[in-house]
Amino acid sequence: PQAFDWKDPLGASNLYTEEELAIAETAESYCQERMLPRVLEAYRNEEYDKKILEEMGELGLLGATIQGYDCAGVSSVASGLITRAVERVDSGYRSGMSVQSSLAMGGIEEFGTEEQKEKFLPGMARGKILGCFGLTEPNHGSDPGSMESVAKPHPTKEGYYSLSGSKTWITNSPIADVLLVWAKLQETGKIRGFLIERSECPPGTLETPKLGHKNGLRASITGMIHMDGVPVPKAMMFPDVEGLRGPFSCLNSARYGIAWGTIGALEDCIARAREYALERKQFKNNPIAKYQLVQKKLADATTDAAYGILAAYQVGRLKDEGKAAPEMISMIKRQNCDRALVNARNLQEIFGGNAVSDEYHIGRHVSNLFVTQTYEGQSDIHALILGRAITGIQAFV
Ligand code: TGC
Ligand code: FAD
Repeated sequence: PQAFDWKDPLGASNLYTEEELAIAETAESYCQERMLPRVLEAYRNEEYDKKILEEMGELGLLGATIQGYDCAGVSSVASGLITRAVERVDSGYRSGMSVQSSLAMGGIEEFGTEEQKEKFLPGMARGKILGCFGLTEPNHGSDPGSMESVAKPHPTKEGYYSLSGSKTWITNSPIADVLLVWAKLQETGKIRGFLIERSECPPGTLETPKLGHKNGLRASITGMIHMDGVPVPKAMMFPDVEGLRGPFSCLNSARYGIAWGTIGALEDCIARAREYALERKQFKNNPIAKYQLVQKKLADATTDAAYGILAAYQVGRLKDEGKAAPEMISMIKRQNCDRALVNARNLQEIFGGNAVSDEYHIGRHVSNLFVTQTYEGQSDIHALILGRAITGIQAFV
């Protein structure tokens, strides 16, 4: 029989293709060699180095599942492996990538016109054009259907809409060149997607202030979007998609990525906690790894990580076959975020007082994982999505 490998307890690597393994290796090497050395300073100073997106672009890691438009066209499992490698370093770095790849590029690819795709996707794939995704508003988070942002016919510019309203907690908004914003078309009251180009906005119409002093996800940049009569050409609206189906379709891919990513963060916690437990000695010079309570924490975390990867893998394969229901994605997003957070928090205890020092990395993962459990649908919201699918009764309202 194959020997047990605590890094891959259920042998998931046997399921990947040669190409997927090669992509995972490229991503892992880049993340460990180039990203990891920057993360502590970035987290301390709340500074997001946008060059990271350019570097990822050079390696073909952005919008990786998209066919054409200078994108790599890889499988959903390969994109999951990339996400896992990035989040093994930091959820904030994965966040910056998810927004660029799954939410902004994914939205343009799925719903954009040919002109919009040609204009934005190749530059976004290289990390030269940065995107963001504005759905959440100050008064409407879990319930984006009640949004107040509105698109009216522009009062003076023929062929333009005028967008007004505010979005908040928007990853990458302060640095985005193209902002995918969801707003209600005044004529119909239906939600539509608009591509705002920052360079085309007259002064005073678009502001994207940074939200600072975060206590999680500090290595990513988050901001607001204030729109006060932003002129947007009608050709920059997604032509055919109306209602929440638009933003939620983009979210299906991003939530799927988070399911892989959070397990990457948990795996980093496991590796660090195991190493620490083997080195740290207490009581009669025993490594604390000798104690049963410490071993149980490692066994629980390793089990949840292994189950989480297999579930994400299964949904990834179904996604490529067109057989993944959104509720499956809710299930893995919720479960993997919740289990990553609970286990990371338990593993933190293994470090004793040293857990408080950022040099040990565990506290950073714990703070980040709270955010992953909250954005893209808070875990209880995903429980209600599942509850509705199980019972046929919705419990949101
Ligand atoms: P509901 O009645 O459920 O649906 C309205 C319409 O949308 C369709 N739909 C979906 N389509 C595709 N995929 C999905 N997953 C879909 N879910 C729903 C649905 O078929 C319907 O279509 P139609 O044509 O009949 O109109 O809508 P509701 O208003 O009752 O929704 C309730 C609820 C709770 C499910 C939903 O609002 C929800 O998921 N809330 C959570 C909000 C959320 O996830 N926000 C994410 C913001 S973006 C973000 O956080 C990015 S962070 C990125 C990073 O930094 O990594
Ligand atoms: P609320 O909706 O106010 O929810 C608060 C609590 O109430 C939650 O626990 C929720 O589960 C619970 N609750 C709400 N309604 C119900 C109900 N019916 N039944 C039971 N419980 C309920 N958004 C974007 O659009 N784009 C981004 O790029 C983006 N990036 C983000 C980055 C960061 C760092 C953060 C923190 C958030 C980001 N978000 C983004 C916003 C995120 O998606 C929202 O914070 C999230 O959807 C929750 O909305 P809320 O914060 O308004 O919480």
